[in-house]
Amino acid sequence: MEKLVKHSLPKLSYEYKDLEPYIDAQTVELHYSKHHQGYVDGLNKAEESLAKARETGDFTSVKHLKREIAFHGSGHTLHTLYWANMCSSKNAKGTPSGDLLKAIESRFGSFDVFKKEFSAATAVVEGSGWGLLVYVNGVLEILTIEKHQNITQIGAVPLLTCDVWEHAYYLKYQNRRAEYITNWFNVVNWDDVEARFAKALKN
Ligand code: MN3
Repeated sequence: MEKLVKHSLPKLSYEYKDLEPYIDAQTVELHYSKHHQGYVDGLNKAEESLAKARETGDFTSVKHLKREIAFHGSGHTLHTLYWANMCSSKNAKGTPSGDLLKAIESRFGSFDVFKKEFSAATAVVEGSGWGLLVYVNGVLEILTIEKHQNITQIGAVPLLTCDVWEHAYYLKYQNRRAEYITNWFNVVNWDDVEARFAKALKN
């Protein structure tokens, strides 16, 4: 049988409480240890079932399993990016710098306009989803994802994502998603986003 590499939760570079006062410790703990863990478990389970199907040659459940892989795999990838995109509120520098700042200014006019467009687009995602800054076809673009099992733009390199599923903010913000997004910007780890952008430029 195929040797499977088990997926696991990424290590956080901060404590649950370090995102306060913008994102509360209880939300981060539940989000990371329950919701993200659920995607990791679902992905591992789906990969086991697919390995079994390859072994037995029985692909009668392949449609279901590919959907499971897409749902849990995208959830795992996006959450991993979301955690890495944040840092403790004490260490957050507030704005990007260097090549990323230049690229943002040339694409959006200014960092403020970028922030406005990102926040506006993310606030109106229908139901559960994500706001995303990506690098694609030589430019920065803001995308939104309503169902993360559906790919929105092939080839886009994700740089920054904001989780707007209710579990990401409901305990502290209830229905005030826009306020959560505004405050989330206070814990963005711009060093991480800049490093991802530098890597995307090279490839
Ligand atoms: Mn989430």
